[in-house]
Amino acid sequence: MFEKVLIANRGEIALRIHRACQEMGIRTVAVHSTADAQAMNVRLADETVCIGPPPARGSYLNIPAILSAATITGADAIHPGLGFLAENADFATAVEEHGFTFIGPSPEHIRLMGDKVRAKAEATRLGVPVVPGSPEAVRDIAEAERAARAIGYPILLKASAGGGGRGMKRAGDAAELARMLPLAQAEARAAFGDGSVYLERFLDRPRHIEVQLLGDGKGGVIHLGERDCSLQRSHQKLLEETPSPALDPAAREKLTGLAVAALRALGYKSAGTMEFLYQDGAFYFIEMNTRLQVEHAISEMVSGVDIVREQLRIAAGMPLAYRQSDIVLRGHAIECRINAESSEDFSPSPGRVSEYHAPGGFGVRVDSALYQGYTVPPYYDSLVAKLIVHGESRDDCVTRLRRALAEYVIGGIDTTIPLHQRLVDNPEFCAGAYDIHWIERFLARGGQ
Ligand code: MV4
Repeated sequence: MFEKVLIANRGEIALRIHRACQEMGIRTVAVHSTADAQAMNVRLADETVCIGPPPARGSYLNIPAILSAATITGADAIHPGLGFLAENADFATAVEEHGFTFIGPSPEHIRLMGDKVRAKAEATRLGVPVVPGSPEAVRDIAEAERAARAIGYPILLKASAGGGGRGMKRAGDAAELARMLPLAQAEARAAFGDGSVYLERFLDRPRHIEVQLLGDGKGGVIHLGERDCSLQRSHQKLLEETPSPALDPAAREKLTGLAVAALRALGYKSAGTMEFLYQDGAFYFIEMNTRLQVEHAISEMVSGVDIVREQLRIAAGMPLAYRQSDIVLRGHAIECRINAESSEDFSPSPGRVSEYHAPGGFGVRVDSALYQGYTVPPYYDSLVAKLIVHGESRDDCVTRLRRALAEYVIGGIDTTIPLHQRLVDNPEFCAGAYDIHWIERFLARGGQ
């Protein structure tokens, strides 16, 4: 096992990784920007290196600074966390070329899944159903119209280098397609430096369901069930749950079976998530994330598997600690993402945390780097805490969540806690009856 791991991230996820390392007897190196010198993950790390100024480009995205920090401290391995460099294949390659272990998938798998057109083609080859669409990026209007006619309107334009919903455009007919194609291409070029765009059949009311997977790189692959991530605003997830209220055991078995078989055929290594849209009883693969995800903790709560610990073991060349038959998915778990934002208009709310009291008790987990007196800097993602609750049934879980939200005190900044309190009191949410559009309507009527 590694003796020293450098954690190339910040905030709650850096702390989450630090905790797994500590429990495994691994020393940690925290790298941080000048804005994060007082952060809890920095305070708890065994060693710290300041790698640059507040803007991420100079610090958390600064590859030479991170590699220098690893060299100076004598780290064996680098965990990229999530966001920042986690899905940068060039970073993974550079880490290995400098003699460190990258705690994540192979650069080839990161690169493959980063190209959404190639990822879909690979999924199809591996027997995973995908949304009907153009098999390749379209070059011009004529090609786009030909593809759209074959797929059927309405269609959705997506960036090949994209993901996460940026630059998507819907077109209901050929005239709209002709207007939208150049817009989509320009947006894709601006956002990703690559203007390639492909087409998909537009699904009008899907749920977003993803499968948590772990591979050992030698064909050993297990799943930890699915997560329903349909509650998102502007492609930012608000609340996730497992299992999905929409799946019965047969559908779950089919979905997880397809995902495991695909990653086994790829020889996938480390944690990964296959994302699907689910509508009218059918699954369609859309993307794969080759990283640890924010919402990994709900899968940990129902499975009892420490996903970060498994990532560390796998990266060190050890076999998976579990066979699929060892995994029992028990009860229900929900995560509320608590952001330093107004729960009314979602405007950022950085600043000093004047009061802090986290909830606790049976079945409650809080992953957060907050503490009383800490100042949330304005430069980064607004996620400041994850409240994760486990219960025997979905109803028990929601009841416990209501109780935990009521206990949570975060003073001095605005947070999304009041929004979650309104959400868990909503009868449709309580019935699990939502798709990806439901939250927009909930927010439009003032969160009632
Ligand atoms: C779609 C779709 C409808 N039809 N693809 C948005 C994020 C990206 N990962 C995929 N996304 C979508 N792809 C087809 N063919 C609708 C969405 C979508 C969405 C998906 C998941 C969760 C929330 C969403 C909100 C709006 C649109």
